[in-house]
Amino acid sequence: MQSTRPLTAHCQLANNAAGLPILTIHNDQAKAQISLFGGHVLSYQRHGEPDSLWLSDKAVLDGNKPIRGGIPLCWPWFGPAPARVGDDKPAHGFARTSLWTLDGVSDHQDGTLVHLSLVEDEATLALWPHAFALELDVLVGKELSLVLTTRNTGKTPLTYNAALHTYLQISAPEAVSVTGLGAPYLDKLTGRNELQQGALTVTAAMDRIYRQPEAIVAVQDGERATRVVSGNNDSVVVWTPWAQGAAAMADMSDDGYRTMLCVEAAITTDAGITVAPDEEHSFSTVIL
Ligand code: TA6
Repeated sequence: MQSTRPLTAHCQLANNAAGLPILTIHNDQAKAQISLFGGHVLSYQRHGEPDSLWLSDKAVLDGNKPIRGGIPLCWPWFGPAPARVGDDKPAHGFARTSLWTLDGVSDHQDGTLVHLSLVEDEATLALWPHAFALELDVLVGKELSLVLTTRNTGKTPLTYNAALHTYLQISAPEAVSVTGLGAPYLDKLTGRNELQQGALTVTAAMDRIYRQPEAIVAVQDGERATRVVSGNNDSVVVWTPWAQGAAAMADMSDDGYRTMLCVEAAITTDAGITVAPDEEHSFSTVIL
């Protein structure tokens, strides 16, 4: 880290070796790091516990590609660009590869609150012809809370999809079972709609969109339980690349899949969410 700038009693800003601005928060409840590149929560660790989030030991942290791990922000689309957006656009949109603005940091009794924002510029307009104000509010406390708000500052309606693409750290796939996902899901690996029978266990590559999740998805990992609480989302995405997928990613070690599982609050319906001019829409995830 280069020159460090204290912002509050519990938050400082410094550039990493590649010159990317990184917020470091260390308060009574937890510590966390947030990259302004991507508006990207990189880590969140309650004192005395392991980090709740997984970050690849091969993550690229120089701004040249999305960061592998933490909580990437997939916006204004999820996965390949939908037909309404057009072809030849980056997967998961452009929020995770844009430099966000730090609007404010404040310490409170229940944690440190960070406000980040992103607005349209030439680069985003070339990909998506809409004026917008995208805001991310992150509370780092005994829970990690993210609220992503899409405000339409343009003159025509905009439609978006998104995901708070949380990479949870796990001890080992065989130690994990997941409940609260609901039954119906789309298996993106087969294209088939399926029904979840009982708790989900992690034994192979998975890329699933659960259409009727409960508000609380519980990830039991041996003795440790993590809960992912989602708000105003329409689905929860569960992904693991497994061995073959990990081996194919330059920014994931071949065994990296054994210590991560993505559980993502998402908006994945084909229709997306349409926001009228001067209106806004928010959805959230809380890791506890
Ligand atoms: O959330 C699951 C997913 O959509 C998978 O299909 C896989 O592509 C994953 O996201 C990671 O995408 P990325 O572009 O970050 O490699």
